[in-house]
Amino acid sequence: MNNRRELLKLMLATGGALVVTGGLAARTMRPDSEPVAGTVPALAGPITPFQTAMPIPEVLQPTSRSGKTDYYTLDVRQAVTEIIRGKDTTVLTYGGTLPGPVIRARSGRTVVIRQTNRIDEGTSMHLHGAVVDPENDGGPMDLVAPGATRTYTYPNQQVATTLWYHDHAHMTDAEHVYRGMSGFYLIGDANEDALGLPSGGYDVPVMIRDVGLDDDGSLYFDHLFTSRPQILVNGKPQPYFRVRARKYRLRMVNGSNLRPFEFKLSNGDSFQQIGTDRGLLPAPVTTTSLPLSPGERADIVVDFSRYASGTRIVLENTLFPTDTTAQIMRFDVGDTARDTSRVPGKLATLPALGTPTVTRTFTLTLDPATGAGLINGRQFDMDRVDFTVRQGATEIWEISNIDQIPHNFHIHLVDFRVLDIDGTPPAPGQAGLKDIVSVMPGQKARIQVGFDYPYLGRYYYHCHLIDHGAMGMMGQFDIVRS
Ligand SMILES: [Cu+2]
Repeated sequence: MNNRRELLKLMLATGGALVVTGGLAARTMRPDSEPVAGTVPALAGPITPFQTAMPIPEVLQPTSRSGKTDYYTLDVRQAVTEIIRGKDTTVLTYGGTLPGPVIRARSGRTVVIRQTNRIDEGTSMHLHGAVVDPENDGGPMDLVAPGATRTYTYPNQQVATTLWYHDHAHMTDAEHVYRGMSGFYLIGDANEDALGLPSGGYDVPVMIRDVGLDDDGSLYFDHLFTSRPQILVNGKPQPYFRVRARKYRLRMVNGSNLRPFEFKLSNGDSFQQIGTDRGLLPAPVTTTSLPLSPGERADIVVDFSRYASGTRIVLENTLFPTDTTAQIMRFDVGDTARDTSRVPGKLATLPALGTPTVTRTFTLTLDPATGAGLINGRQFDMDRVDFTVRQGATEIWEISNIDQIPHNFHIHLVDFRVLDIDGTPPAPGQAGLKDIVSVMPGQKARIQVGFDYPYLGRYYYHCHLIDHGAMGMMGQFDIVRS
């Protein structure tokens, strides 16, 4: 996006057109706040930033382990948390916390999660970025009924990476994720261990998302981008994070349904990006700016040893420099700490690109009149398989956003490489293994996708602005034996 102010204007201008009428939105709306195009509901006043410490999500402990497998229990349930001080906020969670607990997996060790759905709607947990068979992928039609229990099995046959799990129940995932159903899933491996990156308490998951809170502390939900003016980091509003004067690895996910970010440090200093959606970059990228669209992950290292004790640095969002989402969180630098970590000049070797034999095109648009999300003019239909892909094939997918609002594009199972955006090669931080590509208004992204996986069957692709997926901006394909 060349002109950020234009983007903001367009998003605000079209926000009112994105209302979905019917059961999903109306059911959760207070009777006095029916959405009217262009209006913002009565939300809580601005929250004073930097009043609350940033929590670090707990690591979930296995209930048992065997030779090659770790077993966990992680139920879906309603919980009460405190976002605005002194007020209760009811949320939907995995395991009772906002966000859910962190699962730390190892490449090559299987994780089995036993899950009971303790809310009164069907759910489907998708492990975003997992190389997994369709039965365990948590697709939109694969619902766990209220009260039912199932297991998800993840073989973790993939390199070290930052994944996240979230609900994917068709039509209701937008609301479920908005109300809290997501968490981190980190895969480690021997290559990563050998690099000596910041680890332990200095390897910190950071989930950043927007939210709309009513003045009584309850979550306000509709499909309007403009109804989510507050920022939560690991479940707390614009927190501070007390850091030692040393290096930290921050695993960032944009957990918002609709809001893209572009982060910078308030002092303008650089940091290093070491990873993207599906693993480490070939080499660290020194940068002062980090774009992150919904669902994307970025692994960064910030060296706070450059700063004197008492220094305060705000993580800012330059896409919306004048509103309540301009300040994300604050790093409060304390005393130095012993730091033997390092960021080597070589991090990982990316697999070679295959030779593409098929090109497909995808045009993303949201019908402002009906609220229907369309890919190539069609809304998601569970009874229609959009195309088949040969196992082992390499394909080029061209994705065009013909709207005046942002979209992005996620494919289940696979990682891919961004070839270019409007003919321009991706920035170095976007040139690694990806599973989401951001496609800003009017842009066309070209990606190269290899389908060299051991699994056959049905997978999904969709806009990861989750409300758009819920409105139908999604499709399905079958991987078939070649
Ligand atoms: Cu979209």
